[in-house]
Amino acid sequence: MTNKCVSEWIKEMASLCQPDSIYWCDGSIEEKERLQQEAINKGELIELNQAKLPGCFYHRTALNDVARTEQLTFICTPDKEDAGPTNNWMSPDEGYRRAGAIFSGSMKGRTMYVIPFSMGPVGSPFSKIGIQLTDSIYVVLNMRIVTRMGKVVTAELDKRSRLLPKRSRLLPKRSRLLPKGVDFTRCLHSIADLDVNRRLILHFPQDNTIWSVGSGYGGNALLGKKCLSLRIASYIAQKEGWLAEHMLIMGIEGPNGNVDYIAAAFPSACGKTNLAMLIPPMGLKHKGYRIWTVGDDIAWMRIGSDGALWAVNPEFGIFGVAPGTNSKTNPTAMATIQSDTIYTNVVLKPDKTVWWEGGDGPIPDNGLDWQGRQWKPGMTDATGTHIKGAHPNSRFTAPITNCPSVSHCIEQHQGVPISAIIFGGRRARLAPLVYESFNWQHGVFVGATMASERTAAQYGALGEVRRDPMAMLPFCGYNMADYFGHWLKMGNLITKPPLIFNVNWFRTDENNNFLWPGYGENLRVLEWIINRCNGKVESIETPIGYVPDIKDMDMTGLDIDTKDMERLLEINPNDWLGELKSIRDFFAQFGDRLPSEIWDEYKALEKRLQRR
Ligand code: OXD
Ligand code: MN
Repeated sequence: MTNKCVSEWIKEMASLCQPDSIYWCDGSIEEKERLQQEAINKGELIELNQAKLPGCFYHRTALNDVARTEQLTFICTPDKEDAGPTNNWMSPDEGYRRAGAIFSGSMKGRTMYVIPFSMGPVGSPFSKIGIQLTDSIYVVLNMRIVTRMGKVVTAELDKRSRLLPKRSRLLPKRSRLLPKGVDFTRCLHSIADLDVNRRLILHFPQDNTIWSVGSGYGGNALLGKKCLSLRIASYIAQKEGWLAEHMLIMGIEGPNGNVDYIAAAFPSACGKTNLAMLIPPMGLKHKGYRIWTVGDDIAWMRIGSDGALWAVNPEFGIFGVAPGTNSKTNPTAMATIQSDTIYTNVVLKPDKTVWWEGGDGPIPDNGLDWQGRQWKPGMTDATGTHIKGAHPNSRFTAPITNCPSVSHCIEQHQGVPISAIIFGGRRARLAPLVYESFNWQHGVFVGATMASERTAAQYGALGEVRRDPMAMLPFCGYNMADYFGHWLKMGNLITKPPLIFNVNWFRTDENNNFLWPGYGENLRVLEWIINRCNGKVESIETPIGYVPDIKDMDMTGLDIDTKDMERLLEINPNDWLGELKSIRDFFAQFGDRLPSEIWDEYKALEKRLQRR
C-alpha cells in the first residue's frame, strides 16, 4: 500500500481500537478458506453439508442483533437541518466522541481486518472505493460476497492516488479533515460487545466516513451496502449530479431480442428480489421473454453522453430475506443459494442443511432454531404463540454471479440504459395495478408520495400507512426535501428521461383476497410499461396519471375476469382526496425547504380529483 493517507488513517483507527494485529485482506480463495476455518474454530460459522450445499456456511447473530436498528442510525452533519426531519441527527463532534468511547480498546485481543472494496465495477470512474476496518470475520466473508474487494481494489486506490496532484496526497493533521480528492470512504466497524446500549451507526457525509459499532447484522455492519451505497452515496450523488437509489435493476428481453431495462423502488420486504429474478408466466412463454438480473436492491444512476439515464448495481452479491423464498415464489433465488452462500439465523437441520418458514421441502421434524435451541414444528411459547424456527429477518448472502438470470452487463462501467422507473408499495385499496406519471416532475411527486400499508397479518393495524418516499426513508443521507429538489433538478438535465410509473401488486377485494396473482404474472404489467416506453400502446388519462386500456394488456393464459381487471385499475377520487391529507401532513414537516414544484403537483392533483 503506497497511499500514505490510507496507512495513516488505519494507524489512527488502530490506536483507537487497539487490535492485537492488523490484517490486509487480499480477496484470494486461500484467504477465504483460512478465514472460514478460523471462524469455524471460533464458533462464528458452522460448516454446512458440503455434499448438498457446497461452499455454504451457517451463522447465528446475537439475539439482540437481528435487523437494522433505525433508531440507532444517525446522520452527523454540523447543521441539523441538513439531516432533515426524517433522519436521526447528531453533531459530528458528539458522534465521534460517543462512538469513539465505545470503539476505544474494542479490538483488544482481536485482529483488525482491512477490507479495501469497490462499490461498482473495479476501475470504473463511477465506482466508489471504501476501506472497511472490522474485527468480525463474518463481516469480512460477507463483504467478500456483496462487494468486489481485495488486492484489485488496493491497486485501483493506489492508481487513483497516483493520479492526484502531489500536494493533496499529504496527510492532514486530523483524518476527518482529509483533503479533497482523496477519494475513499473511511468505514470503521467493530462488533465491540454487541450491547444494544452501546450500538451506534453513524454517517459523517462531510468526512466521507462511517462509524458503526456494537452490531454484526448485515444492514448495520456491511458498510458498503446501506451505509455507503445509499446514505453516503445519496449525499455524494447530490453534489456530483447523479442518483443513488433503493432500486432493483432488471433487463426484459422482448420478443424481438431487444432488452429494455427498468429500475424499481419498493420498500423493504415488498418483493424487489423476486421481481428482479422474475420467471415469465406460461401464458407469455411463446413470446420468448427473458429476464436479466442486474441488481436486486441498489441502483446508482447517471446521465450518459446520450442524455439517457444509465444504471449500475454497485453491489456484487445478494443479501436476501430467507422466509417466504421457495421454488414457487423465486426459483431463481433458490438456484442462486445452493452454493457459496452464508445463511444467517435460519433453521439448522440435523443433516446440516437449512430450512425456513415458507421455504422448500417438508417442514423438518426437528432442528436447531435461529437461537440454537432444539426446535420442532408446532412448538409454542408460554403465551401459546407459535415459535418460528427461522428468524423472520433471517438472510442468505450469495454472489450475484450464482444467479441463473444474472445479466452479462453487471461489469459494464457505464451500466445499462433505463427505459422506465417504477415506484411501488403495498396498498390494499387505493392505488391501481399500474399508472404512468404525466411527466418527470409529476413522476417525482409520485415517488415522493410513495407509501406502504401494514396488514393485520404482518405488522399492525390494517390500513396503517407508512410514507416511504422512493423507498428511501431509512436510507436518504441528507434532508429529504433537498433530495426531492435533486430529483427535480435531474429531470432538467436528462434529455432522454425514462418514463415514471407506479405499480401495486397488492390490491384486494372486499374479502381481503388479492385481486392480482403477482410473481411471474407481473411481467404482463412490465410488458405494458415497456410498450408505453416504446410508444406502442395508448393509455387512458385519469386524475392520478395514465392507466392501461385493458385490451392492451396481454392476458393470455391468465384466468382473471374483466370485472376484476376493472377493479384493479379503478381510481376512486374520494379515497385519493383522503390520501392527500396524509400526504400533506407528511410534507408539512419539511416546511419551506420542500420544493415549490412538489406543492404545485399536490395542488394540481387535488384540482383534478375535485373536478371528477
Ligand atoms: C433492506 C435490505 O433492509 O435490503 O432494505 O436489507
Ligand atoms: Mn433493501
